[in-house]
Amino acid sequence: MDEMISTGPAARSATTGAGCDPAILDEIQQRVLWLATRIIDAANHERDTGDGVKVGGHQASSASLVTVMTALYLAYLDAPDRVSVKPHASPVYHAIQYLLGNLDRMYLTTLRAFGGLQSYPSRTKDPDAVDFSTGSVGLGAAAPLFAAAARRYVDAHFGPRPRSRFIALIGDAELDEGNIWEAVADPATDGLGDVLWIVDVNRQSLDRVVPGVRIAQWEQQFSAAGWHVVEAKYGQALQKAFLQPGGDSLRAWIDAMPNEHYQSLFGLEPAAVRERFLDGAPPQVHQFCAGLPDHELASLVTDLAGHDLGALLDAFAECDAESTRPSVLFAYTIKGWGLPIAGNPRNHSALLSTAQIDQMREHLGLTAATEWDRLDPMTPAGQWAAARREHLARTPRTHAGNEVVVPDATGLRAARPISTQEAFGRILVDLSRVEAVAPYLVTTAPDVATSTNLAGFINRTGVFSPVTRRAWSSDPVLKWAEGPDGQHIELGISEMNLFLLLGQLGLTWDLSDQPLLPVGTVYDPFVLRGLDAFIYSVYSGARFVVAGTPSGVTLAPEGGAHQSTITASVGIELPEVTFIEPAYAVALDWLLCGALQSVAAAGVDFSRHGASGTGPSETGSYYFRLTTRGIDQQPFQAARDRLGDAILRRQVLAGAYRLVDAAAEAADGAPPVYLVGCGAVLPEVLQAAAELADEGIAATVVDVTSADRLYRAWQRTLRQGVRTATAPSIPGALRSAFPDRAPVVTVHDAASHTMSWLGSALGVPAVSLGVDTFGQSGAVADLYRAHDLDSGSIVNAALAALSLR
Ligand SMILES: Cc1ncc(C[n+]2csc(CCOP(=O)(O)OP(=O)(O)O)c2C)c(N)n1
Ligand SMILES: [Mg+2]
Repeated sequence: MDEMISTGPAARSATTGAGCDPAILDEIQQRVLWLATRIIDAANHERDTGDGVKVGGHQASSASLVTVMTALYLAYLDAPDRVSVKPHASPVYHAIQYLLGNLDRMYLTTLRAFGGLQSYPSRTKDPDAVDFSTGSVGLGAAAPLFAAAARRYVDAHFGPRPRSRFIALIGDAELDEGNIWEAVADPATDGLGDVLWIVDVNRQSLDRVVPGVRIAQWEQQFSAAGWHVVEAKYGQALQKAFLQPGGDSLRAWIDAMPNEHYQSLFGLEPAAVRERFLDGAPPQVHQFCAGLPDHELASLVTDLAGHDLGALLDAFAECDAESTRPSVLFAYTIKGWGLPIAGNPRNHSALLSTAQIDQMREHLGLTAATEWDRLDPMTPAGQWAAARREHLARTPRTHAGNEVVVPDATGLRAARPISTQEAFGRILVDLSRVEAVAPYLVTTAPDVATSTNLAGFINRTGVFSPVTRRAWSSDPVLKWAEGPDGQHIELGISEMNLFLLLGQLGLTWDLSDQPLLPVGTVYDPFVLRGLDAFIYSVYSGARFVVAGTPSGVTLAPEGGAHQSTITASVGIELPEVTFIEPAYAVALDWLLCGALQSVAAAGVDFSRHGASGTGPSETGSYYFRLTTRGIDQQPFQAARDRLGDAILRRQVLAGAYRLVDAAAEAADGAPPVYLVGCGAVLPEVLQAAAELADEGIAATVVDVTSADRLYRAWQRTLRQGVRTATAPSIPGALRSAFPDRAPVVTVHDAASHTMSWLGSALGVPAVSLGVDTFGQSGAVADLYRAHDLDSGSIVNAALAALSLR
């Protein structure tokens, strides 16, 4: 009782572990365990959802982290620290926030209810402040590593922020996910001393006890990647036992024991534990254990440091003292610790019965009337929690993003044929000359910076490295100068890492009090390789621009493995992502500047509308799909001359405009057909319109710059109609591009269904041309012919559409 918990060399203020009575922390962790368990119990046993679908929740996975999280939140963390909580421990997180006074009592019975506590920690949906969303295992684990990389960048460019430690609480089976090792291996994450990963080593995954002993291999993998590896393995009782005569052999026996054997000790009666534990043991171990009564032996051999507050705080301090590389702490725990389901191999989704809950409540001295209470503020535990609440209170952000002012356009001129990828590179270079924009731009790419036209930007701004690095070769075309001023972050070939880094660069306005304008590039087909991380990042509320380039079968010579087809559909369908695919350079200029304006407003939007981005304008990220096909810019110039910049820009931003207006050109009124193109195929669409004109058929050519914005506008009016039971109207964006009723042909170097909804939206027959089979190598004309994207096919499609009238 009198013994104070030491926090090792980094003992800090009176509200850290150094000043806390271990009995108080233990009392608090018992309450955390109770609340976390009961939150799940109430969701499953007290709420009638009326649908018969199991509610679920993870009492065993939660219990596993109770001691670690109590040690963190009640004794170790400081206000600027940021923590990613493994998905299945969300009830522990909310229980702690409740005990700290940061969560209203009414939420405790809302786990997994609509509008209540989310099943897994969510930055955008939970009622209490969550630092990192988690759920898709592996991603939330790696996120703090990239957040620390983003902080290192922010500190280097804008001056140091108050130090944050970036901590991830990770399930042991989560280490099976490949993205973990991609993150650990990337040089962009080297040397991040403020990172601490705590692995919850309960030796169980969802289905089973993880076979063998994997930890030695994992530790070597971390060490090889330059990490500082620490273990919190044995509790104090075992540590003492090891020091006794024969203790060495006891230790060796436990260390060598496969997970399945060790795990089978749980749930047995003490006498049976002895028998099972000694099964196959050498004589020295039998001898050592002979003197111990059954119950003592049983509790000794399951005494793990992951449930020893003092041992954990010492281990945290050991990691804290290491400032030049990330630390990983393997904390040995018990899945279901303190619960009747402890260590049971099938406990992942197990729920305590009502009788077991009643017993637990009684054991803690709680009643039905007091079971949800906070710690009594008159007791030392209640006072400690109040002090910790104050200690962890965060100062409000100072930057709202108001200082980042992105112009409407860079004024890019494009006289000769140019591709959208080349124009993209030039626009970024131009923006890097704009004083109110340049400091905030940061680009990143997974080893495709030069082949996606970032070279011009890199030449101007340099490559980011925490220390200046000597350049061993000089290239007159590409200056690869690395140092702390650089504004391009180069990644190894990992699209997962690209989207995780973009996600964290896109959250620095929140996590590092500094808005940035992050821009990433990736070969378009490989957007899909990083898709789960892409989704993770936008679900987390991140704001960034990504360019998928080159794309489609327009990347003709590269063949089927490099030609993207379904990415446009993905872009349209992803929530919180605006998908944009312009054909012309000036349109791209307007659209990219508009996207960056929206990204710059992240902090402002957040203060106004909250993290879920319910504001009136777009609040997410931007996905540009670009190509390397140079196309003649004259048709766009003609539309500009016809409409004027103000009207054209508005329409381009809204998603579509008439590139060729047959009604304006033909004397006899309404055009009989609309040819709707998106991206690189516009020259073929224009050619088809000319061929149709030769046959006396007037075709209006509509250039769709964002099928996503058009689709959303249509869906908005439909939903409005559905919700109010009124006839939906045609949205403005569609009306201005399609003023008349006429059949449509859609043409897209992407899956044909991306624009096939236009027929329904306009109430006219539609024929959709697109790429619905894998491509192969060839010239652009070969591929367009093979996929019916050539002008002859478009003409035939127009005739087919007309015949469907
Ligand atoms: C990407 C992904 N795949 C599968 C799952 C389903 N799943 C949830 S938890 C889990 C096992 C996790 O085991 P571990 O990380 O050891 O966590 P524990 O519950 O033991 O703490 C699995 C397979 C998931 N959430 N995410
Ligand atoms: Mg596990």
